[in-house]
Amino acid sequence: MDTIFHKIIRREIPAEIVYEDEHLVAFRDIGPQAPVHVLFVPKQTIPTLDAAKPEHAELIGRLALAAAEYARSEGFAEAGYRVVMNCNGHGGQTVYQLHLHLLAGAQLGHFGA
Ligand code: DGP
Repeated sequence: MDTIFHKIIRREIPAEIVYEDEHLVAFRDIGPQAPVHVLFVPKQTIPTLDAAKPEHAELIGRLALAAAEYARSEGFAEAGYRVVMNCNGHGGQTVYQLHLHLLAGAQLGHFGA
């Protein structure tokens, strides 16, 4: 399983990477839906949240904590932000490597269908 995000992780295509550690990489979304829109992506292949196993719990937790730390370090944690994981078709997932969206920098509306 290879996706555009794997290519970004391997530096085969460019992205504006804002954070990286041994477990994950974070880069700006190419089509931002908010003034700040960063994707947190595990280096280990996990296609969807639906495919995640109990052994991935720590890694998925790391994505959330890395997003929270980024929000604090960039100074928008207190104002607030949103994290989202889209899963499969009805969830609007388009890239099949699990990722967490961090959206911030403006008042976000409530959402639904
Ligand atoms: P999702 O719909 O949840 O699968 O989100 C995929 C996101 O990935 C979408 O918001 C657009 C973003 N994206 C797609 N291709 C690229 C790319 O080549 N570079 C970057 N930086 N983001 C991309």
